[in-house]
Amino acid sequence: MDISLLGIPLEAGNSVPGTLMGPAALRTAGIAAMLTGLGHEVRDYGDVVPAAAPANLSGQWPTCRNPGEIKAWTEAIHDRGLDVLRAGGVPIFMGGDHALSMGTVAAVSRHCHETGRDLAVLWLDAHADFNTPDTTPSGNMHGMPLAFLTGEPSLAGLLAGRDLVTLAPEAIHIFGLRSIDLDERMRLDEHGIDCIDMRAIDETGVSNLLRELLAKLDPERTHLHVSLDVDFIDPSLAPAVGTTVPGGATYREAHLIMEMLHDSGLVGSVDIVELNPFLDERGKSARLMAELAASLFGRTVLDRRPRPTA
Ligand code: EXY
Ligand code: MN
Ligand code: MN
Ligand code: MN
Repeated sequence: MDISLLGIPLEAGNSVPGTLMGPAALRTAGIAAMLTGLGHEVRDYGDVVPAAAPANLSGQWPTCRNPGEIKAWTEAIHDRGLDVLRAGGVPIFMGGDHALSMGTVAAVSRHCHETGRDLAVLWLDAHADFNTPDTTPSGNMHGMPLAFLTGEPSLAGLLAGRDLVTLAPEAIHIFGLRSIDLDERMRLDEHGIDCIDMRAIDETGVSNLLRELLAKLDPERTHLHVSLDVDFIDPSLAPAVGTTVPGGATYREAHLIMEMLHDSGLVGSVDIVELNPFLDERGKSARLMAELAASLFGRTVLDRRPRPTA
């Protein structure tokens, strides 16, 4: 399979500096070599460089941190992401904080619209990232991407002139939730977003929950975008993230999800986000994220995919 790497060294969406080093850390962890070792053709498109930040937009988004930078990044990420998608292959968007998904998923949604595919999004995250400028407790726009992508009017101006193809709420599936703000929870209920929290995972098991989701997706028409936030995983395994929440996914739960996604054949694009090497322990989080990417693209002990009938 052709795999495209695109670095997105964004940290304006959060308040802990360091995610700008995320793409470099994933490259240093050997993500490309792991994937070529599995027989894939890997092309590294380098890093997104945003246009100069527009004039200060704090007047337009007074409760948000760095809105001008986020707008400039979102537009640049969307444009480069769409180029990479149109070139074919499966992109791995390497972040950078989760605000980057406003650009990447907007590009994927546009690409799906162009190619007649149905977009589904699996959001692996301790958080819902569904806040708006009115509900945010922090002003950090990495807590808002899903609100933007589902068409939150107060955020529409972040992607001027690109005509966002908004996501239907039923296209979104959040796994790993264990930290939601009160207003955010109300909004999630109002919009009917599919929320799988850690308690559901504890009680039911990731394989049953993921199998149930995958069974709903039409393999002929679905483009599944996976947005993997480092904080989905338990901080004891992946400390390199500014928004750690105890009680995350285990090493095997994370790999099992990737292995089942690989077997499904549905994954068309990936975000790996929130990696902050400044908070890492000798690169262990970066290496884990690269290994999870390898599991997503076929690094498994036994090949369980159905054999083609003779
Ligand atoms: N819900 C909190 C906020 O909006 O500030 C925390 C968001 C953390 C977002 C990280 C990317 O997942
Ligand atoms: Mn495509
Ligand atoms: Mn997130
Ligand atoms: Mn998170």
